[in-house]
Formats: sequence, C-alpha cells, structure tokens
Amino acid sequence: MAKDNIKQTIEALRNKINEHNYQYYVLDAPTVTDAAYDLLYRQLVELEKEYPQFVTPDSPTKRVGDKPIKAFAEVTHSVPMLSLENAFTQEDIENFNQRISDRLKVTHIVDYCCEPKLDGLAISLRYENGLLMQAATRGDGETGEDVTENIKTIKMVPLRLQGNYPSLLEVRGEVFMPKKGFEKLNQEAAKKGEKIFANPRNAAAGSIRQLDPRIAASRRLEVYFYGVGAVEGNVKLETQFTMLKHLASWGLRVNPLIKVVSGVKGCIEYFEEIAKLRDKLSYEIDGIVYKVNNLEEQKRLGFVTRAPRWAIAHKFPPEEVYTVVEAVEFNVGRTGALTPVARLKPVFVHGVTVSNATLHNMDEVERKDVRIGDTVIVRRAGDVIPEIVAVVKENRPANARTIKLPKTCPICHSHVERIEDEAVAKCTGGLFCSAQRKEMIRHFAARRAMDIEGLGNKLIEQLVDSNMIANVADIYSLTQSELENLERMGTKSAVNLLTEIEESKKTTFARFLYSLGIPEVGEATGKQLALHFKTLDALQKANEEELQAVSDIGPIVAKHIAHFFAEAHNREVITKLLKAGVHWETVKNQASLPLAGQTFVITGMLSHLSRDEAKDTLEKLGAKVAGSVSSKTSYVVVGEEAGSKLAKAKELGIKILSDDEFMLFLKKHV
Ligand code: 5U1
Repeated sequence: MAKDNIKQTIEALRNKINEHNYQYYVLDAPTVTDAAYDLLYRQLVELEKEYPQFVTPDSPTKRVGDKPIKAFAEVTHSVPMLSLENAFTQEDIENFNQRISDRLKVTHIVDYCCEPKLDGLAISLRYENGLLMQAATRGDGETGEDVTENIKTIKMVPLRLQGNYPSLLEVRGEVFMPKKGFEKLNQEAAKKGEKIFANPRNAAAGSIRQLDPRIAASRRLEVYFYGVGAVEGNVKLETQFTMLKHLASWGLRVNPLIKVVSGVKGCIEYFEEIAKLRDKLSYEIDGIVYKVNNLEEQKRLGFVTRAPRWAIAHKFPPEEVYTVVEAVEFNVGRTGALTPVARLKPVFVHGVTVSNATLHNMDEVERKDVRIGDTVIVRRAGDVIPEIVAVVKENRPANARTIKLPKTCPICHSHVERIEDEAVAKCTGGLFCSAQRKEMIRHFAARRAMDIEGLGNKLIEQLVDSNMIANVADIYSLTQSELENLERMGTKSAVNLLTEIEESKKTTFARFLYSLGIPEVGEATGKQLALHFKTLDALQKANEEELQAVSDIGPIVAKHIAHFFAEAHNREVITKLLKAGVHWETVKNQASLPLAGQTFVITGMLSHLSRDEAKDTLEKLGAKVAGSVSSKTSYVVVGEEAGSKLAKAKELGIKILSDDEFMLFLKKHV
C-alpha cells in the first residue's frame, strides 16, 4: 500500500473507532457488535505498530500510557472552578430564589436548569482546536493537579471533539464511579485483603490521583459534563441548557436527566421526581443542582468567594430505611469495651448493602429500647457507620427478645464488668483475651501510630490465631520464612512487610506513647505527655499527681497512665520494643520551635498534602492544630469544599491561607 493510502486508512480507522466510542459511551446506543469493534481496534494497533510515523495523540490506542508518572504537575485554571452553596429545605430554595429576583430586580418567574448532583470528583478539560490538551482536578478552585494521563483512560472522554466546536474550550464536569463498578472494586479489594473505599466518591478520587494510568484505566470511571470555563471562538451560548446541548454536539457526555423548570415550584417538583428515581440510577447522587438558566443573568449575578450566586445544591436528606434486627452481637475493643452491634436483615441504602449497625453501648440500647425481632429505622449519611434511629414499636412481634449484656466475654469467656453509672461494659480478660490483643496490635500498627501499612486486619487475625504473635513487641521478631508460609503471603509481600516493620522503628515519642494503647491516651494526650516529660524514663517514674500537672490530663487519665506503667507485663513489652530498635529523636523544647504558640485550623480538602501530613508538619514546627475556629485561631488553612469554618474565619477576621499559600508558608518556616 502507498504511504498516503496507509495514512488515510489509519485516519479512517481512528475516526470510525472514535465514532463508535461516542455512540457506545456518550449516546449509549452502539451501532456495531463488540467483535466488530475489536477487529477495527486490532487493525489500528497493527498498522500503527508498523507505521509509527502516522500515530496521532488523539488515537484511541493512546489512551493508556505504559509508564507511571512521577508526580502531578500544578495547573492554574484560567477561569476559577467554583463550588456550590448547599441547601437542605424548601425554605432554603425559596430564599435562594428571592435573593436572585432581588439582585436581578425582576418580577418574572426565573427559569432554572436542574441537574442531578453527582458524588464524584470535579475536573476541568482543556481542548485546543478540538484536541484534548490537559485535564486538571479542581484543587482549591484556582490551582489543581494535572491528571491528563488518567482522564484520557476514560473512554467516554473524547480525545478530539466533533462538530462545530470552538477553538478553545475548557469544559467542567464530574468523574464518578458507578455503583456496580464501586461494589466490584471493593469486593476485589476485600478478597485481596486490601483497603476498601468508603464510598464511590473516594474511589473515583483515588483512581484519578493514581500515578500509574494503568490503574486508572482498570477502574470503571465515567463522566458527565455540566459547564464551561474559558471558551474562545465562534460559539454563542445563551442559556445553561443550550450550552449543554452544544457540549453534547461536540461529543461530550451530558446527563440526560437535565431539565429546565420554572421557579421554585418547578425546582421542588424536579427534586421529588429525581429523588424517586435515585435508587434506580446506576450512579450515586447526593442532591440536585439548580442553576439560573439565562447565562447573561448568571453573569450579572456573579459569585461570592468561591460559589456562584446563580446556583445552589439542594441536598437529599440522609437516607432512612426500615429493616429488622435479627440478632445482637458484642464486639470486644482494644480496651475490652463491649459494643453491641445489631445484625440486620440486609438492606440497600445509598448504593451500599447495610447488614450491621452499631448500638454504641447498653445505655443506648436501653434508651432506644431496641429488641431482637424489632423493625427499626436505619440511617446512613455519607460514609458514617449506619445507626439505628428508632424502633417501630407498632411492629414489635410478641416474641421480641430484650438485649442482655453477656456475663462473660464472647471471645475469651472472662467475666464482664459494668461499672455503675458508666455506659461501657468491659471484658476483664486483658491480654488473655485474643480480641483485645488483636485490637491492640491493630491500634499499634495504625497509620497515626507506628504506621505499619501492610499489617492489616486479616493478617493480624492470622498472626494472633496461629500464636505467631502475642503482643506488639513480637511484631519485630517476625521472620521472612514465617511470613511466607501464611495464606495470601508470597515472598514479595513478606519482604515488603518486613521493610515496613523495619521503617516503623524510627518514630516520635508522641506516636510511640499513642501506639501503646493506654486507655484514654489519644494522639493529643500522647503529644502533651511527650512534650512535658521529654523521656520515657521520666514519664514511667511519674506518679498520678505529677501526671496531672500535664495540661488536659485529669485524675482519670492520670490513673490509667500510672496503672499502665505499673503493670510488669507492659514494662516488659516496652523493654522488648526498645531492644528491637524502636527509637525517636529527643523531644525539642516547644518554645524554641518556629510556630510555637500558634493555632491552626485546617478545613476542606487539601490538594498538596493529606490532612494528616499537614497536621504532622504543623505540629513538628510547634503549632497546635485545632478542630474549630475561635478568636484564638492564628490561621485557617482552606482546601477544596471548605464550609462553615471558612465563613467563621472571615467573620472573626482570622488570617486565611489557601492551599498554595499554605505550602509557601510551610516552605518559609521549615
Ligand atoms: N451537576 C452539577 N454538579 N455541579 C457541581 N452541576 C454543577 N455545577 C457546579 C458544581 C461544582 O459548579 C458550577 C455551578 C460552577
């Protein structure tokens, strides 16, 4: 074949495949069989292999890069990516509509473009002369991360636009993981003993923030586009709805449920209509977005801080469902506390099957008067643990059984003790109880404690049940040959785990104290103790009175700490840990650190650091990190989707640092 012919054949194949992708993924109306599609694709792969000079960046074969990237570059959005104000009631929507009419000085009923609000990850795609040049996350709205390689793996994202597209288009939308893909991903993760995602939103975000595009490609991600940033060229956009029609004509997937309605009444009707459909949708939604339909009016309304005045997200209430309590079991925690857990007849809520709900403690069981056999209302909001809201007393069967605190521990059969006036009942088995031992080890290995990532729940179960480890110090004597012989543990996993165990030996005094699992000693108390006593020796020698001299430590916590160190077994474990090589840097005097005396509040999702990393860095510099904004706050660090804390900071005139400003601030102080 002549070179010109080959070039044309490759081009024709590319166009055909892109057209089939569009029909399949965007229109959901394929016109060829999978086999016919695969044949075209293979032909293109073969020809491109033979004639690499004719490969173009928009070739469908170039969606998945074969190498991980090193890091995500920063992208400054030419038009900021806004977020949305939330509304929860009809009254909120009425107020929103009133504000719009007042500001526009109009008396006519305003038209709204209504869209389902997806629970995913906001992205911005930049097309230059129809070619996909860049994809970025929202980040702080001004600057995001370059995730082009991962976005390209989503087949419904066109690599080249079609039709009469503008010369420059920045299009905004939401990447999400449909319910089925999410369930499958979690089932596979659970089988492999890997971390499961709490919700589809985390799964989508986690997939797009992978450095290896092959991982993103293996996840079933989808996208819907809902707006534009910068647009240049021959296109006139008049309403939100016609803008979306234009997007669809350029090959960009737009949600088919979008509709224009008239006034608040239309909005609420749409809200109710979609709420009824919600369970049947293949993806999770958490509300409806209403947008003033007229784009000229949108422009006149403008925006406040990072949210437009012309749009609002009307959130669905937390979902509540009815089910039956089939049994109640008691989980034993690290400190021996028994938590009643209701085993429920499985019920589907928000795309997740719920079969357990915590009842917290016996006081809660008695207060709610929950009995086995009862019909109950279960609520699941976002990713929190499902809880029983109330009992439907009218449905109580005659044979409903009251829930009794067991007299002995369900795991080790030691005596259970419930101290008068205390809600919590405890197994008295201590380290004799394997449930407590497992929880203790789980706590010790946790990320915020000694941070041994590969030591997950399943492995701990195996190690304790087979008597390979009895306490946390034993972790440091595990050997490769012992580990290799365990279920689901090859040489590679064993070596990786041993490396992590070795790395965990270098820690901080505060983390070490926290990881010991002393009752009532959380991270904050661990830090206070480390700062106050500076050495383990000094802490171990302190009596209850001396312990109470530490800020925030009262008589109960002091007693727990003193008891812990008085116990010979605990001292033995500590000695073994130190002998194994666990060590930390000498604790510095707080006052000498650069951010001593300053209090920070972090709100929203940061794009450069995880919240934990930001907190650790600030604390290492001597700052305190608080959970709420007050007049004593020195700085509020604001990430994506910051809410009421940002508003409060503004109200109190507290210094605000954006995500990027915070990074510069840290650089200056490290
Ligand atoms: N459906 C939809 N989701 N969503 C999210 N539309 C929409 N619009 C948004 C956001 C953040 O922002 C524009 C109003 C700027």
